[in-house]
Amino acid sequence: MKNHETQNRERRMFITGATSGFGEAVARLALAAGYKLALTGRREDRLQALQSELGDAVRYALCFDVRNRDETAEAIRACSSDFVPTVLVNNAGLAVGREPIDEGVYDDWDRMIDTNLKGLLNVTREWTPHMAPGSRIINIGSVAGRQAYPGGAVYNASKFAVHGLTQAMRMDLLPRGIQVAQVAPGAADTEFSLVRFKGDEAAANAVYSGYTPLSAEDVADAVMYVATRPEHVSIQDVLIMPAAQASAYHFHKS
Ligand code: NDP
Ligand code: 8X3
Repeated sequence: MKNHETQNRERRMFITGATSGFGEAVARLALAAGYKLALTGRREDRLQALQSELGDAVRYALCFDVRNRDETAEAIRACSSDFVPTVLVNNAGLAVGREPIDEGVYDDWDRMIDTNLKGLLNVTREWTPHMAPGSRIINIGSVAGRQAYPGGAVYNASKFAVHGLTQAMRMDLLPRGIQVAQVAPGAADTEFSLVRFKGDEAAANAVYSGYTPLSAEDVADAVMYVATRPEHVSIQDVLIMPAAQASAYHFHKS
């Protein structure tokens, strides 16, 4: 079978936002699957703890903010001479606030657009010139990039942008033999809502009450499925939802 897993190429995964949630769960599953890892995030203590726990397979633990182009370029330059990923997981992202558009907070808007859209672009622009045929890029989108909902406008816009970008990236990188996929989850119990509600634990917990949300591991499992297909198979798009969620705003809660 012709497969990038069988080409005697070391399997290397570069994961943005590995300090919690999906990114951390993907790191653990990828390690178990034999990948060497480069993990990133802004919280250095978390990165170091993860590196100590996961051991030598973590080749790089890179503390930088994907919004900062210079930091991003410098971090990727630091490892590109001996660690070019076979799988790039563009996961770092966040939602901030639930205000309606006429009460929106500019700083929240900037954080979402600069991280979810421009940060993903920054990392992609720095890595793609180095990546080899048979490599994959997996962008973490969201059901919020398929359906808008009240109080979600700018987060929705940023994830609709990821949806569009994923398609255009796939076309641009087709001649280079680099596959581009999107994994778009529904509600998953990570630190996502704590960040969105700015540390309000009661508000964050309420998002996941009355039904069973996705876990970070459920989403990581989907990412690993996409990552490990034979080279001639391209999973372009995965929408993964809790059984109790039918759309961005339809939940069956007890
Ligand atoms: P978490 O808050 O648990 O994880 C977010 C990760 O992104 C953290 O590791 C954080 O690291 C990193 N991150 C955030 N901002 C930056 C930045 N500026 N530079 C570098 N890293 C950054 O949430 P999730 O795991 O749930 O979220 C991961 C992705 O999944 C996001 O793109 C989110 O939009 C998306 N998503 C989440 C869903 C959910 O319901 N949980 C559903 C659908 C999509 P650090 O703070 O250390 O920088
Ligand atoms: C996160 C899922 O529904 O909170 O992307 O927007 S949702």
